[in-house]
Amino acid sequence: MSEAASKQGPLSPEQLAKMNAYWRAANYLSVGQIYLKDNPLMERPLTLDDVKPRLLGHWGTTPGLNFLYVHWNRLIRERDLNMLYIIGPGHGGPGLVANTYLEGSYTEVYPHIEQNRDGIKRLFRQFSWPYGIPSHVAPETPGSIHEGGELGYSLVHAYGAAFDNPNLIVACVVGDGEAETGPLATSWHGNKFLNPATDGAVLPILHLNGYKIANPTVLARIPHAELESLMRGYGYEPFTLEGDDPETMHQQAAAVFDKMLDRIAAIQKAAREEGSTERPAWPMLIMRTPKGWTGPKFVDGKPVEGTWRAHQVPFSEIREKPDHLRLLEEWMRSYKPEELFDEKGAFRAEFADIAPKGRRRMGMNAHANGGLLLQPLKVPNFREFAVKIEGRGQVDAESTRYLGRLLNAVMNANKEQKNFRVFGPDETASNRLGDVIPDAGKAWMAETLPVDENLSETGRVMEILSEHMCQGWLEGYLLTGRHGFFSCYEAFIHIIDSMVNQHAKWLKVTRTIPWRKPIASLNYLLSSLVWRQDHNGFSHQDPGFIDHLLNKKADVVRIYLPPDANTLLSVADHCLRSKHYINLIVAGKQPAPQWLSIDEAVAHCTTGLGVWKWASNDEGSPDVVMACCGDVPTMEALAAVVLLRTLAPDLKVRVVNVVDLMALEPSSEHPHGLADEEYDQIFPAKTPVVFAFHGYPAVIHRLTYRRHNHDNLHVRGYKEEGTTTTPFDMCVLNNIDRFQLALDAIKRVPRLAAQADAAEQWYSESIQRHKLYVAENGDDLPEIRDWRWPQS
Ligand SMILES: Cc1ncc(C[n+]2csc(CCOP(=O)(O)OP(=O)(O)O)c2C)c(N)n1
Ligand SMILES: [Mg+2]
Repeated sequence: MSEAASKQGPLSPEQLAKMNAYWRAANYLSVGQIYLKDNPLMERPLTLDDVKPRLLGHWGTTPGLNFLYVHWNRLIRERDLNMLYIIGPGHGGPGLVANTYLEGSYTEVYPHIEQNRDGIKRLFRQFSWPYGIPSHVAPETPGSIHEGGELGYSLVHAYGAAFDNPNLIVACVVGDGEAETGPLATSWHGNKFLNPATDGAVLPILHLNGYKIANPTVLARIPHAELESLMRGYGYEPFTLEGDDPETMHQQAAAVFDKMLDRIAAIQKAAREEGSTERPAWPMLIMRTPKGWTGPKFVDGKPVEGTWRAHQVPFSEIREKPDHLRLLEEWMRSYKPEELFDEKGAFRAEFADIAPKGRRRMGMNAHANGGLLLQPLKVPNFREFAVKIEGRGQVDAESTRYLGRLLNAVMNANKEQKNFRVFGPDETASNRLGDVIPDAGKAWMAETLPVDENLSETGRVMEILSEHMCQGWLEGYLLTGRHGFFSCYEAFIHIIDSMVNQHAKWLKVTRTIPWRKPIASLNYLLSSLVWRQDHNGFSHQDPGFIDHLLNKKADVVRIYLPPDANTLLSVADHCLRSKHYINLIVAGKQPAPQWLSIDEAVAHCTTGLGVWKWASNDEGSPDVVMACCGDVPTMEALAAVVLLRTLAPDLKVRVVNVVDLMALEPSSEHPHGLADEEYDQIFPAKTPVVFAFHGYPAVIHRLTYRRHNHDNLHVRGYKEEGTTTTPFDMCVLNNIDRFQLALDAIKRVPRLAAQADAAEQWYSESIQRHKLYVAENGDDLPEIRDWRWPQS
């Protein structure tokens, strides 16, 4: 192609010139943020005093991101698009800051970053400056919906944002390094769950700049045909854009984007107006541009543009090497700032005008500030789903099944709003939440067979065997102003430990940003718990997600362990209505005794922990407190209390159940923490506490470390002993069984010292009997298996 012909395309010469100027301005502001603290418009020669002392940030990805931004701007204007821009390589933060500044969004939310020389100086200075702004896209960046530091989640967030947003187009840049991560590799499958009639569109751009930090990327070093086949195999229609001559690239990009958006419009029309129910091959772009495009080609004799050396700061020995300062000056002047900014330092109107206006600007799109769009979830009266209690512990119920009914009611109540989805890695039914499925259906755009049940193109239950996808879709859904619920096997939720870290960071920081409005909480139900892995065994036993969440800020995290169905309903109601938290609910799915009426459950959950008087005989001054948290530990603690009535009839026992784990922490540490006076009344000084806990025992010590009486607190919990065995044997293996708890109580009460040897003997015999029976019969002793709380 001749040069003249290659520069032909859909853009008029004037449009091309303006778009290129806009891109130059974004690149200029990006480099300026990384390098400069003064002389923002280069109105005088650069000196060392203008350069920041610490050069931090990432250049390599940024020009590509900026290039796309200006093209989105054109498309938004021409087609009146409602567009979100999600970038995988979040380290391209300077680019997004630059663009939101150029379009005016940045100044609108941060008025001190004015549209003039001083504003640009502040914009530069604040970047990667102590207590300034982060170097990555972050909550502080208008238009961003995630912490961009941890790679892998752009595409899954994009799909989450697009669900139930039929008018939204989510343009999503996937870094070619990012594309190597597990979550991203799976994210492409989002297209099997996206309905072109009722959901928005996701437009993935694989940014093939060839390199990561210090290595080439896998996808850049396979034949192009193989890469295209990979994308076809994922169900996309791949388009390609390749080159480095800016003007040619602008024309080619405009042409290819016009084609891709026409494809999207045709897909949506077919689904929305012509009733097509086919899974479409959505367009995606492979964009091959040099890493560090338009930056220095060589530094110290080594190639930089188009190599991994462009990843961060292309050269940084400014103070040591005079030619580096010159290089920086040349580089920045190559963007011709004097043409871009007027004498006051404002971006020239002729260029600024090509940006979209108002909420159409990507930095101002309300979907990127989901709280603005959040409608309260309609939660029907959960009391209607309560278990009827006839005598303590006499009815067995699968607690999560009751929650499933509530979730179904929530789903139906919000059918019109279309703002609630339930997510699970193929475990919704297994976790006994299956009642939410038949009405709502399970989202599915792939093929179906007669054997399938409840798969639906408009399904609202999202099931894919990837905890990363469930978490990421839900995050994307929440961040754009909707509600959701994620149920998962307890052991495998750890797969998303790192993702929840990032979400917790987002929640922490957005609390302090006035223009960011609160979003709905991220609600987890962990079921299929450590104590009841009858089908599975050791691989499925790990209650450590609690420990993980405890590391997060107190104003972000809530952890609940309801001991029965009614407490679970009360807790779930609370969580579904809450905002801006991560709520963890840990509750079993196996048939288990039910303890509290719905009114008692509400009262108990309101205080978070409390004395169960009906199970206690302490009359105000206990010899020992039997505390419990979690459904199985609660049953074992209560069974131990019954044993103690025979073993030590005059022992005064108080039973305390903890449903809100954070109530144990001092109120100075967590807003749910009980005041010390209240805590001391429940756990009186000098009184031994035998605590049966669902998870790792250290959790309880950690929470109560500063409490009075901590020396008298003795915790039993999971200690990493497990196998495929009976439910009760799991307790025995971990010394949380009723015999052990009863023995603990006797041994901890000084006045029962004389009985300790006999109690040890009784314990050994009991355990021996249990072990023999289990080995011989493959089941628990009938008196254990069929145990009931005695009716008085
Ligand atoms: C999960 C994760 N692992 C590692 C890193 C460290 N890291 C930051 S940038 C980067 C390279 C990214 O390459 P790519 O996705 O191709 O982005 P780009 O080339 O556009 O900078 C790496 C490995 C990270 N941020 N997140
Ligand atoms: Mg790359």
